[in-house]
Amino acid sequence: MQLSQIDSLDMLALLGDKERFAASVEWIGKSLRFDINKTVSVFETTIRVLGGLLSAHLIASDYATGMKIPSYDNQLLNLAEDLARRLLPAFDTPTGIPFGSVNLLHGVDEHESKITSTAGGGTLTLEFGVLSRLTNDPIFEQVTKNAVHGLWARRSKLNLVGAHINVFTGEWTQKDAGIGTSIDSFYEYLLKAYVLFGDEEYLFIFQEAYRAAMQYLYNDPWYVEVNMDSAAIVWPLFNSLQAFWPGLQVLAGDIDPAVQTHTAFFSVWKRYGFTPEGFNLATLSVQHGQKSYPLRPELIESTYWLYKATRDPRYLDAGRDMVSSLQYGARCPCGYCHISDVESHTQEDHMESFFLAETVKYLWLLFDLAVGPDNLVENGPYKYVFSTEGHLLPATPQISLVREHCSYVGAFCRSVGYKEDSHASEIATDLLEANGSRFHEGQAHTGLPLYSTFESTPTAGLIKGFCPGLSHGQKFGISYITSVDMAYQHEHASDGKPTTLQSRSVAVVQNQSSDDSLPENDCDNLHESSEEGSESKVPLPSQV
Ligand code: DMJ
Repeated sequence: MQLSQIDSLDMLALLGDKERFAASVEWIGKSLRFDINKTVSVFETTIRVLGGLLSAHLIASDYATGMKIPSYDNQLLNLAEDLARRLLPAFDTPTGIPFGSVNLLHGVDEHESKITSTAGGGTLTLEFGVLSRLTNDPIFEQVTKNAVHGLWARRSKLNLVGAHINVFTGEWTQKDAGIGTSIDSFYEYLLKAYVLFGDEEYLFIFQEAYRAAMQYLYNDPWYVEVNMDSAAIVWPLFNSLQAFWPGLQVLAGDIDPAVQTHTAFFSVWKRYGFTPEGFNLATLSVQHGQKSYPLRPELIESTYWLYKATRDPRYLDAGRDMVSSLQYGARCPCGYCHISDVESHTQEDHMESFFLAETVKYLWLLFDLAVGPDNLVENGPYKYVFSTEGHLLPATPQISLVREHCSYVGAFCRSVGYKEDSHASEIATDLLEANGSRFHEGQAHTGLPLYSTFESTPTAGLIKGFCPGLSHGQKFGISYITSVDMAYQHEHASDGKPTTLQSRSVAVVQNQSSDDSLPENDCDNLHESSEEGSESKVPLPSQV
């Protein structure tokens, strides 16, 4: 139960439920301990527990959120730091890519598997980066960025990554490239790490990775899995984790394919009332052995993003259909149940913590947006980036100031006078060259955004909607216009000269606006993933 509570703290805050938010934060601060002899998934523990603690800390400690807890004294931040230090031994590998699991008390188990997934190794940068910036200890940011380097350095000639890799030898043990299972959030965190931290190296990697995905994996409107070296199709399957992709495309400003793909994915939902884990695109039927719907958020997440981008009421209709499915098909006595078979709608007594952290959150945000947004995300004091678990990570000055990046060794920084470590420099240079883009010399003294120094060649500018050199305010001020042919003139802040940032569907505009008792619960026996342990120890997740 404590896992769901941690994972849903920022949802309570988003709802404006001060009382439950404060009671939960206080209870977790008093009772949660990580000195337990338990081996946990580095990825799941990071995105659910670390992310949950950090987002709640950032809300509870800040008057500007309207949810500050007077008695709060950094308890959740201290817990987050303690947890992250217990995860650090996992990163001690020759490739920098972390082991998939680590024991919270003893470090990596002697017989721990050396095989991990790309998503598992490459989806840690946001939470660890935020922690570095809050604690002023760069280690967390360094190890997770190093892990991304470790993965990306082993990409194929086609700029594709496989699904599983040996963290000691760096050999791919599963060479199927795709945007879903085992890889999905690797792509997501490349773009979001750039958006949140302003670190352009992530953007360059994302550009390359995204372009390759659209070239080799996109079979309009579906996505397939291919061999990472030859691009030969291996799995003509829609898998439910792929459904986050249109949402990511909205963030990247690539709306048109997002709309097409969402329509296709939603047609699967409409056919069954839920999306099965796998849907075979050759037979147009549910993939054998992949019949379940474990209350996943991905399609709902994309629906929210597309509504936000287009305000097309069809996305509200889609949201209504999804609510109906959940209410009529998944509602059960103590919450919501997994659907073990989307064809028979059989329920299974299980509710993952991401149901409250993400599924419910994105639905709520969708409808709140429709009635005139008055919530922390749409109308709060900061722009927020959603973690892959739906946690709210604010672009506060402490977290996002580009100037601060330069104090982190290993971060890509073009500031004169700052010596990057040579490895990071080489990679950054490679990426710049590979990207076909270059920076004018002599412009990069401050580490601050460089407004007119980015020169694009035809291969650059992949991400429609924003480009390197824009300030954070501008990035978060991305505005979407529904007319597909509209060009948008943007008056540049620094020199007053008009700059046309043109896209068929997206335009960037500048900064638009800038006690120990648990709450009563009759359902304490609700099944949750990996939930075991004493009441004062957090039940930690294994890989989903
Ligand atoms: C969540 O834990 C996260 O969204 C993760 O990135 C993928 N799996 C689940 C939701 O399906």
